[in-house]
Amino acid sequence: MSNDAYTLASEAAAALHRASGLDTFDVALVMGSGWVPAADAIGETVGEVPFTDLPGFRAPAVAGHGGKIRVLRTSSGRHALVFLGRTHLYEGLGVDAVVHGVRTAAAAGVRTLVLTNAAGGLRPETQNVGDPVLISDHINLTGANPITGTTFIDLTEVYSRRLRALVREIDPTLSEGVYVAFRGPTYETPAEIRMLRTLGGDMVGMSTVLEAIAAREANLEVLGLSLVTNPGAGLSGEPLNHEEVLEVGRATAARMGVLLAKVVDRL
Ligand code: 8IG
Repeated sequence: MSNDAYTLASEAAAALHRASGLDTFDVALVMGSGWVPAADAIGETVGEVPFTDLPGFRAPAVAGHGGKIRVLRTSSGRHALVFLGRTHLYEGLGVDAVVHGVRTAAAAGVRTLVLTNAAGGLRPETQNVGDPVLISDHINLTGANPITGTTFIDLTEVYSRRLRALVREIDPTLSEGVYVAFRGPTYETPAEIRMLRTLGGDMVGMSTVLEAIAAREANLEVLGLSLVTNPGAGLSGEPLNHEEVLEVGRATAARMGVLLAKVVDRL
């Protein structure tokens, strides 16, 4: 999937058009772990396509990461592609696999992309577990990049200022933060968490940044939302585990669903 990654995405987009009977879609949302239960609130399901039915997609490796694309119709009549699950760099399938959903959404006609994730919080002084945070910017420490060659993409405003302002109109209590991504799959050491705080990070996770870069290459307008599900390693005295991520997601699904539904209807 290297030179032909964009062709493969076009083929997946064509398959989505055939499966849904729709010519285009208004928005795509990638539901990270913790966000999948919120998908139901966004609109009425008009179709579902398992990843395994589409060229270039793999079934996700992680519990709670779903494994299909749902086509939704919102109350205002917009059509959304909802990715229930994503491929992560730590799965070892390569960077093209990680951004295949974003390239497919772009090829399918989407102009706006909502990237959600669950993340560790680097600012427990001001963040609560279960809070969504608007991603204002990112620091890519994955060592990877989805773009190869002399395509020098401007990343001055990866996460749209306009969309962030729109979300803050809907929920003025939301704060903004810088999302740092590592490859994973290990969580950080306490020393790495101290480093990330010094570097200016506010959340840490293992996703989103490569997808956001691929989206900017395709000229999509990007909104990023992190659900803080744990304080970073060493900040709370507790070890980290994936089950607490899913638990926080279940507990906050209603709030996240209402927020996303309002956002999608106002894009
Ligand atoms: I949820 O503390 C979740 N994902 N790297 N660190 C990293 N990823 C995460 C974390 C975390 N919490």
